[in-house]
Amino acid sequence: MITADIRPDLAPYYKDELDPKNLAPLWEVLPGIAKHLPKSACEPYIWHYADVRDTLMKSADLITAEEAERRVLILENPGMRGRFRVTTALFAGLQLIMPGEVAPAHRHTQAALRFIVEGGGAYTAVDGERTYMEEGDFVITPSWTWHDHGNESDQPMVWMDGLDIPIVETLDATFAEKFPEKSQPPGRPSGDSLHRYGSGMLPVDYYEKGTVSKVFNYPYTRTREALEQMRKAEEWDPCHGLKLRYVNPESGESAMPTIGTNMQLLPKGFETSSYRSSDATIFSVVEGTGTSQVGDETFTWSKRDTFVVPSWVPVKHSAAEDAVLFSFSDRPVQRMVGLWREDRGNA
Ligand code: GTQ
Ligand code: FE2
Repeated sequence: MITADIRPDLAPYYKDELDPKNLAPLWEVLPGIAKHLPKSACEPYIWHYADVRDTLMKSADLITAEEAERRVLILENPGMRGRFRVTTALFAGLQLIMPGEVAPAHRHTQAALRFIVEGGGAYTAVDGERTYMEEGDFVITPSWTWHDHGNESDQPMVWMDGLDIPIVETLDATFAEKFPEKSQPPGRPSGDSLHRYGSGMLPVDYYEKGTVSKVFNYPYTRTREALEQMRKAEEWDPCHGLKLRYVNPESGESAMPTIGTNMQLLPKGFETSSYRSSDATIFSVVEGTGTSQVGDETFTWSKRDTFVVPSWVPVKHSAAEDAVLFSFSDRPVQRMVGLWREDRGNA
């Protein structure tokens, strides 16, 4: 741009010389790289569960979980259609498993979280241990662990998948393989990891600080109880209400190395101060109703809705009833490399 303005006669000739050599002039693109503020294609958006549910259920008439390997509708950010991502760095989708179905075992370098949206009693097995999932549970499938899912209940089971697919793709570190059988043979008893590593204690000779939590199901009953007990202290954060982050009990770091996860309570009538941060965030409504102002948009939400707040776009929440919001983002990656920023109350 600069060259074209200053030397309009020379620029095209010079360009012709660069092209066959696979060279490009930085000065033409620098303003787009060193942007003053994060301005990505990622847009604020909300998926109302009421609009999505029927369409998701129809997918069960078209393909089985086994045929699909994973029967998932990708939540594609409208600013990045065709790029299978909900934010620039993360993937999200709604996965459906009908009663009796199995999603066959495989593993991959991308890490996944499951946030249970509807149903209960289906399991996911991670490296041989099954965990049975209920609404509001936060479940982890760490990178390169074998996993299969099965629904032994009599109702459809829907959860939101959150994966670091775009991050792993950027680093070109994608590997995947299928397990020789549909399901993994049983290993540890169901629920073992939660009790072994998630009771505020650790096995006596265990001093590892793994990058991912050994607890792979954080049940909603526990999370909800923590929030309910803590609300008695009446200590509300102006930007977040009462907000907890899920951690790896060995290290105190985020439960997953690439994805940060949180649960927050906003009591009826609470209005948060404006907040923005450099980690684009996906929210899933667990309980209650309310509205969120995200940049210029106002989203009215209720149970099971999903909405996106892009990087550095100011958000304000307002709870019409007691509300509980699950959220996740790439914050741990940004913090690890010293990039993360936030702005409390000024935007
Ligand atoms: O459940 O294993 O949404 O491998 C995308 C990729 C879910 C899964 C997704 C996956 C899975
Ligand atoms: Fe998977």
